[in-house]
Amino acid sequence: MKTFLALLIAFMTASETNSYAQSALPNTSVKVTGAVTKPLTLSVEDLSAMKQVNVSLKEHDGAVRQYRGVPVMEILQAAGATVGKELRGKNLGKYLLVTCADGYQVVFSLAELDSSFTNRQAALVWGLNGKPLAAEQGPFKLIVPGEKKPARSCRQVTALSVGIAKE
Ligand SMILES: Nc1nc2c(c(=O)[nH]1)N[C@H]1C(S)=C(S)[C@@H](COP(=O)(O)O)O[C@H]1N2
Ligand SMILES: [Mo]
Repeated sequence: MKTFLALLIAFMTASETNSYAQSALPNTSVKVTGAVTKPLTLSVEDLSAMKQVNVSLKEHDGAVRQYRGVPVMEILQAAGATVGKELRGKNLGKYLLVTCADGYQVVFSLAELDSSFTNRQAALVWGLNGKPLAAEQGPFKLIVPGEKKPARSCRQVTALSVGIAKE
């Protein structure tokens, strides 16, 4: 009986891992490109090794959910974008364009994401309550705390691109 139970648990664990791998198929990483010195392709493993914060979002269904993820600013810093002390003068004309699997796109000024300007830090998350995000939400979601609606919190994020606004 013990052996049977052990086998059953092993089988269930294996099939869970497998279904996660399948749900993560559309994009297993997020690209960081544009006006950065070190373009990156970040996997869940890469993000797990970076600084983590808690971020909560009041979602469309009215529920407030708390996620854990990496501040976008940390990602921008790792990619060599101008953050912190470097975010002044002409660099304040820079923006981050977030692109999702369905083509949805959202823009932030770099200053909106920087801890030297704001305490409301946007974060890239990949799990909720210790589980991977549902396929229609993930594998990667951008959470923007403290806004009146969740419209800039992006599902199925595929790319973060730094641009320079010009007139
Ligand atoms: N990829 C993607 N993210 C998106 C959207 C979208 O169309 N595509 N819509 C936004 C809007 S307008 C809202 S209100 C919320 C809705 O989130 P939900 O569908 O997860 O409740 O997602 C935001 N993020
Ligand atoms: Mo919306």
